[in-house]
Amino acid sequence: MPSYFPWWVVVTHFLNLFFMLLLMRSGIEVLSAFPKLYWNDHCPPGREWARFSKKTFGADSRTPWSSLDEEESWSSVVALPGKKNLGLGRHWHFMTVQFWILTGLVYVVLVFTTGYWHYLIPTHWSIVPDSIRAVGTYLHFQIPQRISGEPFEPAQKLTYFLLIFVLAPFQIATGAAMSPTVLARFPWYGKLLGGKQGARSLHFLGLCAFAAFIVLHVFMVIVHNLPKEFVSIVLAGHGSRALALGVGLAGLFLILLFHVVITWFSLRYRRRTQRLLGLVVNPFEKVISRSLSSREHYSADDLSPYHRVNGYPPVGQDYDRMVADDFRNYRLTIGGLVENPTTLSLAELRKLGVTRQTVKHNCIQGWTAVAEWAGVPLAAVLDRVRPTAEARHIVFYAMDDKGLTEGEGRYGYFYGSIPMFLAYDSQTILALDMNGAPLPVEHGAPVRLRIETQLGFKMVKWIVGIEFVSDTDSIGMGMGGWREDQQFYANAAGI
Ligand SMILES: Nc1nc2c(c(=O)[nH]1)N[C@H]1C(S)=C(S)[C@@H](COP(=O)(O)O)O[C@H]1N2
Ligand SMILES: [Mo]
Repeated sequence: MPSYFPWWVVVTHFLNLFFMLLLMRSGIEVLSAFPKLYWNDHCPPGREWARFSKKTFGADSRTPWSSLDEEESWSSVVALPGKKNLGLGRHWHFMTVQFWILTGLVYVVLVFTTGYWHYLIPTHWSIVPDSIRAVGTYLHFQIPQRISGEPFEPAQKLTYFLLIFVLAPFQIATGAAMSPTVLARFPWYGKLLGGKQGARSLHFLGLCAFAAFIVLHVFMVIVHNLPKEFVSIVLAGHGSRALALGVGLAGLFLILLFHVVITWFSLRYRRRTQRLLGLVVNPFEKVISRSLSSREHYSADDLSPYHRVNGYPPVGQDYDRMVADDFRNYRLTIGGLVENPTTLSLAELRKLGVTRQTVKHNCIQGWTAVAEWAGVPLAAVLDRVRPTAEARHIVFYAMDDKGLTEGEGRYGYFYGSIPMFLAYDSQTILALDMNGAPLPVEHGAPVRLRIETQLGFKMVKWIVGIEFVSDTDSIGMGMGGWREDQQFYANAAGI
């Protein structure tokens, strides 16, 4: 027996369990932010195929609502860290996935270099009828025979094969198809998996498949002779049953303890968690964001009948007056580290040249919608104001004071920032029109940002000022944006 479970299998099996549980809990946190599943990227309210929330919202609702109202607060028992912490959940997910994939790669390399693949990869179709027979044997409360000279019976071998070589890559593929950068650069890839919502639904079903496997796997190990299997998978076959049981249970206990500690830490020290995990996640995001630019061109047929809104419009007389006179007295102030600070009316802004794009919006919560936006390329604005060599980020200030518009205990005017390189993407624009008409109030009138490789929260609406800065540490709470400051989202928003 020992030869069937070498030490590298023991170690990668444990690491896989360890990372999978982190991925599952943090994935559930991500789901809680938009607890609905669709097959269609228009995400029509009320038409989801699955909803894990009692709240319902309609496209024709009389009272305005914002997509953040759809978020649910889930228990930390199932979600990491739970309690409406999408930003931190995503951080855990994207930190873990890097190590999970690394473990998988090491495992697969060893599987092939050691010849272990023989035990896992069926080489003949007879595995299918053999597996069916094996299942039949189980249903007669008997254990089927192992394949001669191999560690597993046929159904077991086939299941492990599907898990390792189909389900795991499938989760990676559907996961990648949810990144706004990937979707903006390779729209065909999104389509391949049924769009972002298709990928999201499939990714969820993949989670269910993994969960079902774990339950079945544990049950089967118990049925097959738990103490003996424990010696194999915990001690690579070397040692007594008592020792294996002790070490195995200790390993499981450590995993549980780890989850309790990181959940508590994440909730208690949210800023520190955001920063620490960011050290691992942000460079990974940066590589993707920097190397891929947006190439989205949907057609008029693809426009979404209903485009969700996130964030309630500014309140107060100043904004109301602007709306009342069609923003004739609106001025956009652009300054900071530039050679040529300027103040522009809407007409002057338009004169810098208008482009249009039909693109898909990706909110961090998970919903999507397609619209046509027209506006001035940010690059044209940069040409006009000429940022100095010290300028490294662009900050966009908005007119909505969240303390007044939201009532969730958060406060301050909304703002966001982007690194300079995003400004040069040909689809980064200051949008003035949506679907052929001036921006509606709820979508950011009179000016909002569009950056197609990024998540929605980067696209500041109701912009009143733009500032070029060398760093964002001294703005707001110093995290680079209002949602980063107050909801602990990552500043890097390409994934
Ligand atoms: N000023 C401001 N801009 C904002 C927000 C906001 O609350 N205030 N929400 C952001 C988020 S999270 C998203 S998803 C998009 C939503 O854009 P939409 O309402 O036009 O769909 O706007 C972004 N820009
Ligand atoms: Mo969002």
